[in-house]
Amino acid sequence: MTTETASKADYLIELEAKHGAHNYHPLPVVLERGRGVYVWDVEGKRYYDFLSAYSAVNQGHCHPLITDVLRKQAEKLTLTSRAFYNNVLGEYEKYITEYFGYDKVLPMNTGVEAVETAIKLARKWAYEVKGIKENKAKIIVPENNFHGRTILAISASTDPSSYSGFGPFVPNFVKIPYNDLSALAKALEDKEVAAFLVEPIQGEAGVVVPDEGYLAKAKYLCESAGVLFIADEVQTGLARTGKLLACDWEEVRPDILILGKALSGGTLPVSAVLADNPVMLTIKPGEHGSTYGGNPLACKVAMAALQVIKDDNLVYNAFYLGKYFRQELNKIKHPLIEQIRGKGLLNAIVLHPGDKDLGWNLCLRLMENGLLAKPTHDHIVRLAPPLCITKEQMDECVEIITTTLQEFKD
Ligand code: IF1
Repeated sequence: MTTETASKADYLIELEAKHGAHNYHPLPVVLERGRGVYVWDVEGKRYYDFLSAYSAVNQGHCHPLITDVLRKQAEKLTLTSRAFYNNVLGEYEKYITEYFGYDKVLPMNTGVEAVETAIKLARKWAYEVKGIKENKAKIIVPENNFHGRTILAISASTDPSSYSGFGPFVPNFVKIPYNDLSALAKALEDKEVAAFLVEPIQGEAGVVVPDEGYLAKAKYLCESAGVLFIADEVQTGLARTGKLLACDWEEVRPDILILGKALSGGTLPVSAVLADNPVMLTIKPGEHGSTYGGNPLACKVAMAALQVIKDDNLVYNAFYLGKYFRQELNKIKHPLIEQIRGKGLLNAIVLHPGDKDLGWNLCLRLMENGLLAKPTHDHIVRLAPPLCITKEQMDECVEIITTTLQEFKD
């Protein structure tokens, strides 16, 4: 490392601290290039990316097919707004609804906007179809959920660092423990419940995988109670967990499906809400929308991103390499490791709770050794590489993780 390049990273970090809001605390690495499973910092040092932009780059950084489509469409037409038709939206709507098997799609941009859209749909459906009295509809959510950062999403949250200081909140969220079917059954007795909103695996909570059968039984309970089952697959969807959707593990078909992140392969914010006609058609012209939602650039990119998931066999790769990864991690004998958990390539090392900076310090060491990951909840390190990773690359990463943990002991 030369003084000149080292100071470049420092300068850029300083620049952000000086001019940007202080709403993040990144690892001290400044990235400038990415390809597949790799990213490079401003000094040219290469890292394995084990965060994948929180699962937005499942297809790998700068996938050639996605960037090619992006570039071509960017030169042709990027945004019309929905005040006019564009020649790509219909094609995309047909493509994505057939891909996931729903009647209709509502295109949005960020994940949290899609969550917001799903809740609006559930409420509208509750009033117009289910017959709940206006302004009374409730939404059941599990504790420790994460659905984004808007007032709606933090109103559903039970994490003080998400909601504290931002009240007043959106009312009528009923909070129950995750992975608790009797709590759900009890909450569903309330006739004013419109929907159950759930992450098939809780990401931010620390990659919390519910018991087998939880999702299927929860869906059954919702169906019996005439309540919509909404799956937030913003993080778990699109091959991440070794199935196209995490709900596929239990053959659950959500009434409302929320997608985001990897829907654009990490190139621009593209999210979507999928549902069938009886739900989707409750929203009429002028009642919901977004300037950028359904723009031709996003539509082209999303089709490419979905096509790559199929063409590059990402479901298969996530399934097998995920299994292999956990098997290899479980071979590491280390006093700090409490548990290895996850599904597909959404995994976490859970350390014995201790020092507040434990996860952070481990991530700093991993970074020094060429692998980027981010802690969640002080003692949990999420490990989620792009799904295009090969077995050889995975072996190298297991080696890095093993060595780093060994160093970490002393
Ligand atoms: C940040 C976590 C991941 C999500 C689910 C909706 C959204 C997210 C299940 C909102 C977003 C993010 C956002 C990111 C950190 C992050 C995250 F650590 F918080 F849990 F992915 F692991 N539903 N998740 O996970 O999507 O509006 O951001 O597009 O920096 O806040 P968005």
